[in-house]
Amino acid sequence: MTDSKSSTVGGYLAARLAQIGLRHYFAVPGDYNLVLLDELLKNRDLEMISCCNELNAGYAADGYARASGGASAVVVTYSVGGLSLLNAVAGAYAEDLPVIAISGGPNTNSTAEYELLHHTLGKVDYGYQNEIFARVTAEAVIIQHAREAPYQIDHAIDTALSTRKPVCLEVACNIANAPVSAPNPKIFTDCPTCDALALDAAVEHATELLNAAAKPVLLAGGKLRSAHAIEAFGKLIDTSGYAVASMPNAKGFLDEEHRHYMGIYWGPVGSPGCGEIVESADLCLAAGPVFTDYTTTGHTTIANPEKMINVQPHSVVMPGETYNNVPMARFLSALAPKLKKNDASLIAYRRIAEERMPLQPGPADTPLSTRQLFARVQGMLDGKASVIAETGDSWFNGMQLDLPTHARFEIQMQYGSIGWSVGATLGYCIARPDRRVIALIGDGSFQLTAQEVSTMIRYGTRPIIFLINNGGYTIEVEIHDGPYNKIKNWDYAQLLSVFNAGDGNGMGCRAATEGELDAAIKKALAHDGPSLIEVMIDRDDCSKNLLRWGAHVAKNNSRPPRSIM
Ligand code: DPX
Ligand code: MG
Repeated sequence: MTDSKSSTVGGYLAARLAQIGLRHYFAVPGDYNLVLLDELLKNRDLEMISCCNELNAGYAADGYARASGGASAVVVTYSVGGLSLLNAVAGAYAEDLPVIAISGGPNTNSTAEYELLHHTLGKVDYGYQNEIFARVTAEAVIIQHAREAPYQIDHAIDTALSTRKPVCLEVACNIANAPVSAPNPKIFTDCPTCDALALDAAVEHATELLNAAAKPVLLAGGKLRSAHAIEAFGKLIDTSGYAVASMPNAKGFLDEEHRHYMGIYWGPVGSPGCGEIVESADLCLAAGPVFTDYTTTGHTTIANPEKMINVQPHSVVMPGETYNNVPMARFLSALAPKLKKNDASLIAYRRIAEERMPLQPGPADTPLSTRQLFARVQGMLDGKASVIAETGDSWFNGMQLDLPTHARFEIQMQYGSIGWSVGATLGYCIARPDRRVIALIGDGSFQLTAQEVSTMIRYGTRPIIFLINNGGYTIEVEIHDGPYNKIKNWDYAQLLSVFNAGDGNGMGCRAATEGELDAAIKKALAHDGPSLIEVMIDRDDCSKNLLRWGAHVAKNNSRPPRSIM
């Protein structure tokens, strides 16, 4: 029995999810979570989105969190569901997304009664899923007693929001409908704590360094968004007058039409002129940079800590000094009004900036090339477009797109798990039906998670998927080729009728020439449902940036072991 003052464990969880702004959660049922799902379904502010499998549901939650800027939730059954979900949660950890992973769990009596259970490892040891999740979340808890549940739920949600990392809640199957008090008023905040003294000192120090610099520049890094500092960084761009570049995993965070924007700082595959300006600057303020082998093209970019103010979500590192407990957004906002205007780096950039000539389309029967494909994608972009670029050559082609103001771009560059984009596209569309999602997905990646297109059909989403059929793992072909890089061809365009199964509204078509592509895009833009355009591309046709980047990353990967003798 519940009244307005009481709830159940599942009801309490649902109320808190709705309170922090969720309108949907992604789910796959199983007997350990059925009662929990019944309780969640009673909450009219939340809608369940049923997915084909748990990995995809996790990727959908990843895409939902990206689109909404907040948290997301995914609900699975114990072990068989949870461990299938694991890879997506690890990805969300790497990418700083507060995904709330919720799993059913064994009956609370099973351990004491020494019962062997289905879906488990066949041992009376049921803590393993939680232990495994503890490695890829900021907090993993098992809820086994109703009295503890409100505290455990609130604490885990607080942790997810404040750390911008996933958490995992495992709810024992026999307490999901156990009574608890209804949620009391509570403020969930994602504002990090701030040391006012450290903040003042860091701002003063940075002001001194930047105002004394001759040619300072700004660099946006991948953690800028999770630190909620995009707006504060934008103000800094305006007030400082400095030229600004984005790292590749921060593409889409800044307005690319802003007159201070230079492009992508990515070593030899970055935007022309950008690397030269960033690396010749005497001081670089980098907000949230993550210097990995991928973001630095095999560590070819030179991040000189002696010439850098490295602003991380909770600290600021300057040459010889570190200030802790300084939230990025607070630091940038306090710094902006103190800087003297200095456009030296921008003037230097304008001197060397190259005009890019738009590619002219060929005759209608010209076989398609990636360059012509991406020239068409460029033409489709407006302020309502959100591009989702899967790992593969789509990274390099996607990175070259010029985003109009308000267009957005998503990439899973820290984790790079192929197949991510199919689930992420679903989640993104569910969170933001107002946006036109354009997904760029290679054939190899698509084969991992393809069935979630059926969920896109089921829930009436309207993405346009460019399925790039180049017959294999081209990025790997260019790094190190072998028979393992060929994949079985599929009739990708026909998959849509398989998934429609008579009552769906998906549209699939194939384009092998420029004329066919133009016709397919026209059809997709007018279509009220998911569209998949299978684009036929030669196995060796890839962007020159992929070739260059692949060579550097392969060199970095293949360093021989250092002798231990
Ligand atoms: C692998 C990658 O077809 O794109 O443009 O043809 O390369 P391209 P495809 O989607 O192929 C992707 C393929 C096999 N990476 O080239 S990037 C290794 C890999 C990974 N994630 C997972 N398994 C293997 N990144 C889950
Ligand atoms: Mg491919």
